[in-house]
Amino acid sequence: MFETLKPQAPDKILSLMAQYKEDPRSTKIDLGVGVYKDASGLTPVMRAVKAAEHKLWQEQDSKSYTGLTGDPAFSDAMIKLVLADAVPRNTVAAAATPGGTGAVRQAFEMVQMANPQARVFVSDPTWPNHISILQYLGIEMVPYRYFDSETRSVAFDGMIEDLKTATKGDVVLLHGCCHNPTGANLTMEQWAEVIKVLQETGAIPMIDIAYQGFGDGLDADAAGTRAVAAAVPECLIAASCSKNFGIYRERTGILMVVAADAGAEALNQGTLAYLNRQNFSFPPDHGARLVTMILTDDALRADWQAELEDVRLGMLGLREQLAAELKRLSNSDRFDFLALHRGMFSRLGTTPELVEKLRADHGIYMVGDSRMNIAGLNSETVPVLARAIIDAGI
Ligand code: PLP
Ligand code: TYF
Repeated sequence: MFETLKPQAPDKILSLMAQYKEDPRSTKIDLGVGVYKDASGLTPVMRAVKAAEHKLWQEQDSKSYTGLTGDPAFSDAMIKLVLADAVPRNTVAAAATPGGTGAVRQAFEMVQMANPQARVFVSDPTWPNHISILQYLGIEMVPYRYFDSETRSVAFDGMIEDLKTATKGDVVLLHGCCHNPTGANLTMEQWAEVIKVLQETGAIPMIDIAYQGFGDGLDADAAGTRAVAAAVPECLIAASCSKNFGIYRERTGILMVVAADAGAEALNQGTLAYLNRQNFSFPPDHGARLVTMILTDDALRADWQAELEDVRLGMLGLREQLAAELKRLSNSDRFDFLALHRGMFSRLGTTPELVEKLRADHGIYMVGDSRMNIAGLNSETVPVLARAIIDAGI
């Protein structure tokens, strides 16, 4: 039977990871997959995570099942982290999911259950998994303009024009912060404009927030999400703990559904439990428990926030160093956008041919659309990358 299957195209980002591993050059630089790396190239276990794991090992006396939507304490802690007091707690349904990807998948399935005709508006470009999951589920996708390849900032007029074509029953997928793959983000004034369009069209926002704390800080990075949730009757939020807690492989994420009132919340909560049960029954608990312990313990939380802030400032410093080095070498300000982007990624805005040239000539690995993971750099490799970019004629 399985001979009827067609080979599936591999994930380009994950294939690049494998290609990098096989490259024998000692000078190679990995700017591919979106994983945080410190100056020595390691993806560390965060101090607070280690401490929570130690405590959990000492204190946990059962690994029996939790609930279909996970431990309610995890939902409480994450709703507070992402939404603060933007909406009343009793209007928010939530379910733990395997990573942010699991939350995205469940959100799309919930949309499809509620309205099989729903279209999902996605930024052009967006994280390739958004597109791949939508295609798999057979959900119609409508790209909206997002990135201006000249200025490397948000093509805001085009974005608004395109979002105005959404109608009631459609969903608008937005990145909460640190846009993947471009690094270009909305200002708060622009979020307010987007909210107006959502209110006018009646389309439902879905916010994917996978990098809270990597851009301008924990609260600043959630400000757009909070403003949207407070301003519309219904909203979906898929949050990932992979990056900001550094627990990628533990598969820790959450889907939140904000309803107009507490009555509607119960139906949403039941639907989330149903969807989890159909797909995997109970969600993974280990990472979610660590996150809950950290967020609800003053000392662990303070240490986590301090380390996260160091990570954030480290990436900002690399951005500034790279922009300054390129300014010097190019004698122009055309690379200033690198210091204005936020999060792990920046889209350099060059051709696949030149991306390939950087890989072949210099062992510099970035995704084919010229997305660079800034965390793959350190103060010694920044000048190497800058020189290679100029030599390639970018
Ligand atoms: N959404 C975006 C935009 C991402 O970049 C990622 C990647 O890490 C995720 C969601 C989900 O990641 P994970 O499933 O590892 O939590
Ligand atoms: O965009 C990235 O690099 C991260 C990690 O199928 C990732 O979000 C990449 C591909 C994938 C899942 C996660």
